[in-house]
Amino acid sequence: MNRTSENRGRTRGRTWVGAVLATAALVLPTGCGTGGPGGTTVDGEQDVQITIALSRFDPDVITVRRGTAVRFVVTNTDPIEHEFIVGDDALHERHKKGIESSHGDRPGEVTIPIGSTASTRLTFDKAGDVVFACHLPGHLAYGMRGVIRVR
Ligand SMILES: [Cu+2]
Repeated sequence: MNRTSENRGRTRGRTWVGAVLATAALVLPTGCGTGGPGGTTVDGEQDVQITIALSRFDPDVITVRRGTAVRFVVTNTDPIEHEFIVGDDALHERHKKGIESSHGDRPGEVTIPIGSTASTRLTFDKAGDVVFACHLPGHLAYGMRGVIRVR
């Protein structure tokens, strides 16, 4: 994966993480992603809009054709910061350690500040499933993940 990466604005909101996760847990006591299998299908070069609300990605299942250049445009409607990290298992393992406070320089790794939109462009050259997730403390465990099905 390669291409360009964009990220607008960088702020911190980690003190709100617990509060919003607690609120979200009350509103959404069980997993109920709205994407569902094959929620969004992409064919050709285009944007994919993803909304983050209550610490969930919507859609959380996105199907793309192999070789398609995709620009993910991620809007964070929460009062806390989130991340959109796309990649293989090794990349996710690295991010679980939380060694970086914000992202934006590498494709597929962006921080989305409170109430803002950030984008990142990727081309998927191999068929298979690619996971995306937010690795801020507690977010992945809460269910803040999704999958890109490359066909
Ligand atoms: Cu998050």
